[in-house]
Formats: sequence, C-alpha cells, structure tokens
Amino acid sequence: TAAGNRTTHRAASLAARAAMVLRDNDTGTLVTASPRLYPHMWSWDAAFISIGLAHLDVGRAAAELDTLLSAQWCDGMIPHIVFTGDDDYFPGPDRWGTDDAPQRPAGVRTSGICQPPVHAIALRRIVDTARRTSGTDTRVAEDFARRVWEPLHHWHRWIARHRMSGDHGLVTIVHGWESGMDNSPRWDVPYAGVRPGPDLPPYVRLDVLKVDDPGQRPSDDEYDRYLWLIEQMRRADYNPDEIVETSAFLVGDVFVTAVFALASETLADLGEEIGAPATEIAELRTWAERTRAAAARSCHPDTGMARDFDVRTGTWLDTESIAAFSPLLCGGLPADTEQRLIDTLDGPSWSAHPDLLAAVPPSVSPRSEDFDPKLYWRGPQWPVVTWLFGWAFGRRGWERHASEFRAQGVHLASDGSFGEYYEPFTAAPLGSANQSWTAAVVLDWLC
Ligand code: 9YW
Repeated sequence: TAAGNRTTHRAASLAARAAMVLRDNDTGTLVTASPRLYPHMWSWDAAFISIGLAHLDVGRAAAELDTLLSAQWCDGMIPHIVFTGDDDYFPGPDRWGTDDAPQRPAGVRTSGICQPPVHAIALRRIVDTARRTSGTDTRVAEDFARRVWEPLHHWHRWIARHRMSGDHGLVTIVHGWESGMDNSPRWDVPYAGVRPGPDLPPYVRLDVLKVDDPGQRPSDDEYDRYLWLIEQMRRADYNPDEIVETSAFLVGDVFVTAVFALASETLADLGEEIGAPATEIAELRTWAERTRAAAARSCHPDTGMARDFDVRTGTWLDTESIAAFSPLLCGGLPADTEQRLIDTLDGPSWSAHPDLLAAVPPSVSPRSEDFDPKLYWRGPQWPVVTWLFGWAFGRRGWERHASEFRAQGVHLASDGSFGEYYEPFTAAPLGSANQSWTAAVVLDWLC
C-alpha cells in the first residue's frame, strides 16, 4: 500500500541518517560520543556504537571495541573515557591525573573510573548481526569474539574482585559517573554526604557552554562533588581497593548489578560457542547467579521496585527511576513479583503515562516529585536505555514487549536529530544533537 511504502521509505531515510551520524563522528579508530559535547570515547557508548556499526561494517564494529580494549587497565578495568587528542572537554586527562597510576596502559590516556559493563552484550549483538549478514561477516565476528573473550573475562573478574564485596551483594560504584546516569535522583542522598574540601583545585566547566540550555545539565554544586571524588581517587593513586575503602561515595548500584549479571551470562554463553576455558565460563555463571540474586533481594517488599544501597549511610535508596526495573534485565525474581514489576513498567506511571509522546519509560517517573522533563537523568527518555531493556526482553522471550519498545523507540527518535535524550511530552531532542549511541541503537532497531 502507499502508506506502507511511505513507512518503509521513512525508515530507510532515518537509517541512512543514523549511519551518517556514525560516519561523521568517526575519527578513524573511534567514534566520538558526540561531535561537540563529548569529543572522546566513552566506555558504554562504545559498546552501543559498535552494535550500530555492525550493520555498516563488522570489521569497523570490531575495531571500535578493540580501541576501547587497548585502553583496558592492566588489572582488568575498562576505563570510562578513552581520550582523543582533543582538549575541549572537562575533566580531561590532566585533571584525572591517571598518568601515574601503575595499572594504566602505556600510550593512551584515560579517566580512572568505569561504566556499566554492557560490552559482552555488544559482542553478542555483533556476532548475531554478522550471522544474519554473510558467511564472511560471520567469520570476522567469530574470530573477533575469540580474540576479545579473555580481555572481557578479565574485565568481569575485575568487577567481581573489587566491586562485589558488601553484604548487600550489589556491584558497588564509587562515583555517580560510574552508573552512567550521572545526576539521577538515585544519587541525591549519597552525594549529600560528599563534601568537597577547601583544597578542591579550581576549574572551569565546558559542558554548559556547548548545550543550548545549561538547565539541561547538572548543577555547579553537583560538579564540585563530581570533581571532589576524582581528587580523592587521584590522591589514592587509583588503587581500586583503597578507593572502595576511602571514597565518600560508595553505593551498591542495582542497575550496574543487573547489567553485570546479564553480561556475565551472555559472555558465558559466547564462551561455550567458541570453546573458552570451562573454569572461566563457570566463574562467569557464578558471578551472574550471585548478582542476579542480589538485584532480586534489593526489591522493596511493598512496591516490588528494585533499590540501590548507600553503603556510607547503610540505607536503601527508594527512587522512582528506571533502575527500579533492573531485575527485568537479568531475571531472578519469583514469577508473581516479576509480573508485578512488568505491570508497573507498562502502567500509567511509566510507559503508559497518558502524556508521553512515545511509550517508552522515562529516566524518572513523571509522577515522581523528583521528575524534571528536561534535566538529563532526572526525567528525559534515553533511547539507549530503551534499547537495553528491549534487547534483554527479547532474550527473555518477551517478543511482543521487545518489538513494542523497538517501534516506540524509533517513534521517539523519528525527527532524525539523534538527541542525547528527549523531553518525554514533546519528544524534543535535548543535550547534544547527533549523539552517536542514539544513532547506533536507532540503526539497530531499523535493520
Ligand atoms: C558527561 C557520553 C556520556 C555517557 C553518560 C552520560 C554523559 C558525560 O555522557 O556523561 O560529561 O556528562 O551521562 O552516561 O556515557 O555519552
């Protein structure tokens, strides 16, 4: 039909624009997170970006993760930023002061913290995409999987060793940036306990100069705290155990925990396919099991919503954020509790809120008092987050739910500007335009 043709045509041109964004942001060895605001490689962005690249060129997708892995620290940590030569971002490598950290790899400058471990999920998706494309692509992707399986296992082991210690069993983070959801209301209580010292070296923010409305970015007070934590880590020479002991911010992050469980299981499955060592595969399954159980235990007994745990104050954090649905990513809940969480996600406080333009969950419920429709991780919709939940739902066999998220995610991004995040009631793109990971997940949805 004519209407059907129009839809196909629109999808094809949206995909072409998404591909163009990835090409335009490509420096040759890495695709920057965005053209102006973030001129470097971010760890979890790189994973999502490689998923998009796999539709254009599997070899290029592999190269993206290779670039990230070439910055992996000797102890296994994958740093949250790999810096390009561009010095137009703050905090840059000098401020991080990681050059003297003994675990840092030679020849590349990085930050000193990590981000959600979605990389094994990206590898899985690259292999699956290649298998649908051609025999040659399949070989490229499988060879690549064989090559990077060990470094990814090493990364997971780093998390298991250094970040899985508390009784709560959740994976801990030492900076809000490690959550990927920088200024989420999830971190309001923990950040209240971070008191920047008088010796915090002065600095000038660059991010607020690069967005139309600085009101869409975190506040100066928040930045002082972000920078103070970096100062503390730098003084601890980025020793991972000392940081966990001394950091003013230490939180069991239920979203990172569920992602870790899901990614560990995914990496274990890939390991079976490529003949990885059985003991290492078994290790991954043990970590997955432990973290899945921890995410399930975090759920509030009355509301069923999953919670973060503030280690410094010893309190559970109840926030109406998207992270409350984290156990749906990895499973582990009793069937009735899980169904209730799905119903909440599909209900009027979340995806089915009557005023949403696209029926995908916002970062914070519009019915929460913490909600702000324009402020970064405090309300806007983030396409990558929708992609991650949709992918996990597909893996869990929830096909209808997965395709609903795909269709609504495409709808959200259909103006083709590939915003970093979107105003939920108008679908206005916010933050940076031509954000690489947004383009990448839209491309994956459309292919
Ligand atoms: C910053 C790159 C990164 C994402 C984070 C997001 C934002 C960087 O951008 O943080 O300077 O604010 O919060 O999740 O990886 O896209």
